[in-house]
Amino acid sequence: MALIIHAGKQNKNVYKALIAAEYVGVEVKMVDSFEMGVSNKSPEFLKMNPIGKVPVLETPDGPVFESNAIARYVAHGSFLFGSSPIEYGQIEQWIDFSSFELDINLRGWFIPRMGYAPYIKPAEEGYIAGVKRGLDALNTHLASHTFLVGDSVTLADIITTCNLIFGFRFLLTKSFTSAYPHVERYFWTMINQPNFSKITGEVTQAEVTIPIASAKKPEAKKAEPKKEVKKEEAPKPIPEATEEEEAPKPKAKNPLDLLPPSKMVLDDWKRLYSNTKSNFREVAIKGFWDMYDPEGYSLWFCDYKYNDENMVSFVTMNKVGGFLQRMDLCRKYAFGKMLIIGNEPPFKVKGLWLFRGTEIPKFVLDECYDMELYEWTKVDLSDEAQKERVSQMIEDHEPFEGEALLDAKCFK
Ligand SMILES: N[C@@H](CCC(=O)N[C@@H](CS)C(=O)NCC(=O)O)C(=O)O
Repeated sequence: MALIIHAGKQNKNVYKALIAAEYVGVEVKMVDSFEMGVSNKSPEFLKMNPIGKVPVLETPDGPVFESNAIARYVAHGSFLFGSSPIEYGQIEQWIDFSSFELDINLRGWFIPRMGYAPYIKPAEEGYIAGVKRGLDALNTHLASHTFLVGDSVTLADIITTCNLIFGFRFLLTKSFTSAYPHVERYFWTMINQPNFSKITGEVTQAEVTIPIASAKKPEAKKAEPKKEVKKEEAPKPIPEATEEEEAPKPKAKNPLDLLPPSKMVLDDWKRLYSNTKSNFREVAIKGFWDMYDPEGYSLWFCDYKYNDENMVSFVTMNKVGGFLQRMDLCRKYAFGKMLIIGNEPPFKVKGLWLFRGTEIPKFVLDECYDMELYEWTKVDLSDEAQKERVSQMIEDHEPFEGEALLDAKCFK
């Protein structure tokens, strides 16, 4: 019997186990039909979880409820628990941290706004302060760590990211999260890992904090006690739908597809770049300038704005790697080179990008948050020095501007 999750699929608590399953190669299925408020109140369900909440995992040996416990069961005995007792301890530490410092405060902020609990402003302020305190601590840790524990994804990253997904989707706007740049970098890097994005689909950050839709003020005590005494109402269950995310919408045609045709075919250039193994300057660079079409494309230099933060080589490389992953959305329309420069920290990050169209595409600026971490300058083609700089960036010329290259990454 396969492992079966009882819940709707679009719920960050379900993502935890499904993402862990992708990493460890365990098969986990969703129950065929699940109706929130009905299925989870049935006698069979209550036998599996007496509190009637989702998710529940059905296993050949019995049920497991509580989403963290389900994810732990799926990941049992795997590398997702680290490779030493201290790593194991720290993984559990961050799982608890993300549950008790982040998730509790995020839910406390969210639930009254949805009208599932009375809205009390000072209480909300307390939850927001709790979220800020948690994010601040996380940000400090992530300033010098790519992952929460060790050098690869663990269950701590999976559970923390799922809790953050909920926050980013509904509460944490860009102006809120920009105070925590390392958390932002970490979050977007994680959700762009194929094992995450396969489960979560596209994640977009809230443009506004979810409004107080049907907030109820706490009822003032009534002076006249004459009313019929009503049976105390059971607390309203919080439907799973509150955390349910919208199904991916069909995409509109990209405006770049509507531009007049160009003599430069991006795939031809990418092929030439990849296939040129020798005489790079004479073959690939010359070929590039021969085919370059300034009416259909534009070239841009980018300079990382916070180079003094780049103190750890692998963190810097991972940061740039994450940027390139997030640029996946414009693979059809762009080519890029990113250089990590210097022998010693702080490392400089500089790049060159070729975009379809004469401006940086708007959807890239809107959707890839890394764009604002760089200073962008359009290449002036009438300046031979700038053209030479373009050529050197494409060919990973070393030394580059007098310095050694730590790494050079290509987006193609
Ligand atoms: N701590 C639990 C929380 C589960 C939970 O709150 N589930 C909600 C949906 S997101 C639910 O089942 N609500 C229905 C109810 O309260 O009756 C976990 O992580 O699994």
